[in-house]
Amino acid sequence: MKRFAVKVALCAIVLAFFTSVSPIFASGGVEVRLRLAELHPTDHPTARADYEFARLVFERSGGRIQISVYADSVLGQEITVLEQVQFGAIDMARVSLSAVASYVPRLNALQMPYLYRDGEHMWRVLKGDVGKQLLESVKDAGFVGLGWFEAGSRNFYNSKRPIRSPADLRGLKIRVQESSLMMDMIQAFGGIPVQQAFGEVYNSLQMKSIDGAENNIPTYLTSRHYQIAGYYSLTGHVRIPEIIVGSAVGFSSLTQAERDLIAKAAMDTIDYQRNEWALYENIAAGRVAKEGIKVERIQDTSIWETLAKPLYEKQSPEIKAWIARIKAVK
Ligand code: BDP
Repeated sequence: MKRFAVKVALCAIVLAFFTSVSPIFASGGVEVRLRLAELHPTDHPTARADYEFARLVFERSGGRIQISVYADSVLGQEITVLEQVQFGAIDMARVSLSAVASYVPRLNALQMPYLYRDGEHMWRVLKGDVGKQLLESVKDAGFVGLGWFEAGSRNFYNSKRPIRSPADLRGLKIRVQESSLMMDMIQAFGGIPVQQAFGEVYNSLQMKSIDGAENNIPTYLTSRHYQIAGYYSLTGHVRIPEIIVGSAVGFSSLTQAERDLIAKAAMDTIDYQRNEWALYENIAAGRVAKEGIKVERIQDTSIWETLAKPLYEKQSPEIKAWIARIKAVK
């Protein structure tokens, strides 16, 4: 009997918790409920920024618009999530620009290897005219471009050997995002590209159907890929911004004022996310080092840059024109 009473009390506490803090159970003033898909776990800086974005929207709409963040890929992998965003089954997604570029190829201009002089250059591009125009252009594929997030630079990691030069990459099977540009890039560097959804990478590394992958340090840590692929090299071959997109179909039922509020909140979350990112990048580097991962520093990336040059020549005239504008940003 006593045990039963304890169980009842526990259920009451759990119910009280969910009804008080979980957005799904909130009631009253909420008129618009939107779902946002996120690949990363809740403690990743990018996921934390999604929650901040949702908080801003909730607060600024006086509790009328509620965004529920579905972190940790519970709504699916990025390419399938984007398909659902296109037909309105999911309202919003925070994804890698690489995923959206498979629908809007001109976005490839923003993810060319060794394109930006540094992170600040990328942000001047994203916050300037080029970034604004390219963000808006995702409407061609049924998306509403809402904002950009930081994703650092991507580096190679693998389970076989330290990568110091492209010769070390030769013959290694490297997972890439579902992007033809990324396939071409790995080939240009001498590796064997394997396209795969992010969620498959851990198992593939474990089963040895791939030797490695490439990603920023925070994701290398939170995905636990470091547990299997312990050689990490700071090649910094590409900076791929993150993007938040809404569904054009889904957003058509919102008023213009609601759409504006959401878009402004996304833009206003950028600095928060960049700050979280910078803090976490340091924490992640420390944690990875503590786990015994030897991070290779690469002083001179010029051989890598030379190998990437033909990829620029291969681009369409439109993409070449965007690249020229990006490079011209001071
Ligand atoms: C991470 C991005 C995530 C990508 C993932 C990947 O944040 O959106 O899907 O890389 O490599 O850095 O697929």
